[in-house]
Amino acid sequence: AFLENVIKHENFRSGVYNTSFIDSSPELFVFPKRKDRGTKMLSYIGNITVNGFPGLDRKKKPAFSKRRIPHLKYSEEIPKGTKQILDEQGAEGLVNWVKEQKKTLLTDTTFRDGHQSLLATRVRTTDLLHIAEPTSRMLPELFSMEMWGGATFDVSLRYLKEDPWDRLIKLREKVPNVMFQMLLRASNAVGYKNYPDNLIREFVEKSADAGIDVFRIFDSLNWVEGMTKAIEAVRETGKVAEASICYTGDISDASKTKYDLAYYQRLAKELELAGAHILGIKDMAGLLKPQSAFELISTLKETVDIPIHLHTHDTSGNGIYTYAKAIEAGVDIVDVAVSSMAGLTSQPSANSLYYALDGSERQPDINIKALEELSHYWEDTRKYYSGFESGMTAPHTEVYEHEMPGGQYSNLQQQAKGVGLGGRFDEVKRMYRRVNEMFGDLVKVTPSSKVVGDMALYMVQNNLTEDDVYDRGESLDFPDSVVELFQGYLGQPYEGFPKELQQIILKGREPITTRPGELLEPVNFTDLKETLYHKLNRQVTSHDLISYALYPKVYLDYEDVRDMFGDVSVLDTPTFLYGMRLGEEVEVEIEQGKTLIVKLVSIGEPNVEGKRTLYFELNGQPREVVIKDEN
Ligand code: 3PY
Ligand code: ZN
Repeated sequence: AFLENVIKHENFRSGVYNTSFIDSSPELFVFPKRKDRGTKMLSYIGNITVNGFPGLDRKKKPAFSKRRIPHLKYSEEIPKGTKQILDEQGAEGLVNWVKEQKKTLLTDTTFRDGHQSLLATRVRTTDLLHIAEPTSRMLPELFSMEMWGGATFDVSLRYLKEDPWDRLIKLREKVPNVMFQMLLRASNAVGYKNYPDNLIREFVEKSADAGIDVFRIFDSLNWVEGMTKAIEAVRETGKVAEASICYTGDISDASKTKYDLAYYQRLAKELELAGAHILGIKDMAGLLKPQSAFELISTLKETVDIPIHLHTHDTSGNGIYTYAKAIEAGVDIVDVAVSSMAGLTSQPSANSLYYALDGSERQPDINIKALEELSHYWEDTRKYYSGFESGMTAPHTEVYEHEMPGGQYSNLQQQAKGVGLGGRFDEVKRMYRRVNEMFGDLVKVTPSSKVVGDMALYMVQNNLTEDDVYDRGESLDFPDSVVELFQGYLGQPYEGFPKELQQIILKGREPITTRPGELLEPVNFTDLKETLYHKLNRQVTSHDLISYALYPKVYLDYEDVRDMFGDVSVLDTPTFLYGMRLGEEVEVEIEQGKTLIVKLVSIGEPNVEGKRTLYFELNGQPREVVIKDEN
């Protein structure tokens, strides 16, 4: 293969026989891997069939009914939408257009926060792609579709073994008309810690190139200083910077004085001055009660000139009422999900909101029949992922007490199970609230919410009370995330850290008070590319490089799995999660126009090493794979 590479090299072909180019041309050492995609795929299917999917109870593959997909005339032109307004008139033009709208505009979160909050972010690209074009054709009036950011990046690589960039690019091809929106954790990007400024800039730039139009930027402590670099970076791309305030506490509760109306007013003004095109109100836990929503939005409409976009979670069951009051107060845009992916820890239902506003001049301009049809698709698809549901089946008003974000609920539950506290989740929730009080009442949203969750788990697991922490703190080994928070590595909370607790946790370490990004070395992308090139032994794209820079270990593990099993994103979800039943036949389109027909013929008994032979037919030819039975 090396010789073949050399012979093809342009310097060789041009007749320059000086071979020094061999040393300076690392691509010569890249050899095509033996590509037996069929065997790799069978190994994946065999492994899941025998050992189950991580985090799911092992069970026989359920029989799912055929999904309902809307019938459409695909030959017709796709109607124009907000994406064209942005492309033609720029961010300022788009903002002006929003201001002219009488009707409430909608963002559909089904493709991101909806499934992040109900199904632990597990919905795969293939299931999004099947409904992307119908959504684009049927809901062209949407303000935006949120389809990236938050946990999608991490979960795609870590659990779904698929490339988040690939998702973005493929969805963009299917949805040319509606703006794509992402959630950006400011200097934490799509991760859980602060990254160097130049990495944030690179990430924003490449995300914009790949198809993101609206960046909802927030800081997990509402620390504006931590958001300015991200806002600048988005503005430089010409896309829409939606800088957001995270809502916590309760402005209508006079006993809760830390986060009052004046606090939100100040923040809103600061974000407008920092360059926000749109002001986001991110009520990540669903704490904004209807009357408070009316007051907050009325006040902020007078405070800023930019449009206001409200995001809530329906955990308490009050979401629609909250939106109705916010709409009455003049909110411009609200976040909803398609009905069968709405409610509970997800966003309020688009379908319900449409009917709730019957007779109002601000009723959204949206096709309700389309919403119902799309809802059928999601109802069927959601069943694939039932193993990731949190078990919450009814409104949960306790959220006003524990204040846990919608996206965190099912995650913390999984984390609790992971450390053997599955049966003590009620205690964990109560402790979450107490930890929040100990920490001085924080804004809780990724990653600060994760720190509160980590501490709550730690205390329940070790049967610690608050007094124990103060009395025996010296000898306690606090979770790393807690130490980092109190060191200032996630930024500065409003009114600072509680001093006594900070000293106990830091054990003599000095906290920082400047922006963490100022202290971090910029990423040297050239060196990093070289490193990754040698690790992967193949050409590295700018997307690979960013994924690796953000999540080095997760990314390399993902690459290992890809080496072992090939591209598993092409499998249908039931097969991806449950493998195959004996005698079953599935079709796998490994690339456009190339389909493999796979049949599972039999499964052998384990040998002395616990390995089983699985007998398949691949396009009619017998194939065997040997799988270690881990049970
Ligand atoms: C995230 O950052 O993932 C969130 O959804 C925060 O609410
Ligand atoms: Zn949310």
